[in-house]
Order: sequence, then C-alpha cells, then structure tokens
Amino acid sequence: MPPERCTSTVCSNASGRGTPTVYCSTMSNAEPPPLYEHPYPSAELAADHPFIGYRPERLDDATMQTRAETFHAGMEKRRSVRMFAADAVPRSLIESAIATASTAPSGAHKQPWTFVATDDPKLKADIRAAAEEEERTNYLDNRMNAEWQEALAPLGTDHHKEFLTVAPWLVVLFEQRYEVRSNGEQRKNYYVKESCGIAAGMFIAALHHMGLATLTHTPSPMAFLTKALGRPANERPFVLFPVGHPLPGTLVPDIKRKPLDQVAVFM
Ligand code: IYR
Repeated sequence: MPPERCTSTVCSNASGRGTPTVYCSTMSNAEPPPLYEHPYPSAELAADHPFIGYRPERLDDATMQTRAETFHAGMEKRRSVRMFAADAVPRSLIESAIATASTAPSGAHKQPWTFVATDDPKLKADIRAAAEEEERTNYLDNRMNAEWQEALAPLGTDHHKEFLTVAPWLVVLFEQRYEVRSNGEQRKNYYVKESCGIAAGMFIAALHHMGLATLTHTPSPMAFLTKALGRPANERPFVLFPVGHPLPGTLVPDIKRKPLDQVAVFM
C-alpha cells in the first residue's frame, strides 16, 4: 500500500521535499494524535521552531516489568558512603556522570547548573578545612537545633570530613540563578532548585550505575565553595559530592527504606 499523503500543514513531506517536521502519516510509526483536540506543537509553533519526532522503542508490558525490577534492584543497593578508598578514578568516568546528569529536565530547558570537579590535593585540602570549620559551628556551637541533632544521632555524623581529602574526586554542583550571555546580558533562569535537584539525582544514579559511590554533602553554609573554586556571581553551591570507590569494609547505617505503601498513594 503506498503511503498516504501527509495532511499536516507544516509537513514538508507533503510536497515530497524532505524530512517530515511533525505528525506525518507517511511515517510508518507516526500518527496524527486523534486523542487531542489541541495537538502539540500547533502548526503555528512548529512553523517557527524546530520540532523532531520522538519515537522510543515501544516495549511490551512484560519486558518493561523485567527492566523496572532490574533497575529498582540495582538502585536498592545504593548507599551514601562516608569512607572512600584513595584509589584513583579516571576523569572520563566523572565526565560521563556529569553528561548523564546534564540530561535532566530543566525549567525552560535552561540547564541551570555547573558541575565543578577537582582531583587536586591542595584544592581538596582547602575545601575540607573550610567545610570542617562550618561543621564545627553546626555541631559544636549548636548551630543545628536539638531536634536536628536528634535526627542525625543514629547516623553518627560529626564535624570531621576526612572524606573530602581521601575521595579521589570532589564534584560541586552549582546552581545558576541567572544566565550571563556572551554579550554580558543577564537572563533569568526558571525552577533552578527543582532542575538542579533532578540533575543531582541523575548524577548520583549515574555514579552508582558505573560502580562508584558518593555522598550528598551539604556543609551548610556553602558560600566558601564559591570562593575556593573561583565561581562567578550568578552561581551558588548546591551540593558537594565526594566521589570514589567505597573503602573496602566500609560500614553504613542499617537503615530501611520506607515500603511503597508509605511513600505512594494510588487513587
Ligand atoms: N551538613 C551536616 C549535617 C548533616 C545533615 C544531614 I540532613 C545529614 O543527613 C547528615 C549531616 C554534615 O554534613 O555533617
């Protein structure tokens, strides 16, 4: 059966001139969206902005179930680690984790993040000294209130942050509160915290998937990281990740994750 003619007003295939832009009945696995009264993109939008087809492989339910369970089982094994081996980790692995994190969805696709990575011993020592100073105030001068300290007690954390010099890499995720264009103009970013939170999660998942460990460390306040790493005024530290292999024999708190019925509501 010959392909039908495409009826989309913005489809260049209709005149036989090239690649289809939006829904095109001449494309084997694309259909006009009959479910939608207001299809996205509208013909007007697609005429002004580039859109491309999105056609991920459609899997059957059983295959999806297996993949879902395999992924979940892998993620269940992830733990935050505070004791790292000093073993070197190739820079290409850190680059790959950052590239994966950078696939995160972001407000208006602004990707409002910078990942600053260092394996420089001097920089790591400076960062550790500054972090420990802040944490000393938190723990020893009671900047954390009693309720907070009570919540942390079972984890046994304190102001010592040796992992900051032992872990081979420190990666600081900075949020970009606004964007500075090459001509110096400033443009607002949107949903910066949400976007960076998602990117942080994807970074953690990428590291875990490749067999590395990290700690989601936020030595509050973190302004010292801006100075230590020489970052511009539009950036603010969001999370500090030490990255490496866990120290063989490392212990982690014997915590349990909440069962599904405590974290999910289906209605
Ligand atoms: N940022 C401090 C305190 C701390 C806070 C939380 I929430 C933790 O889960 C663990 C520690 C520190 O890193 O010690």
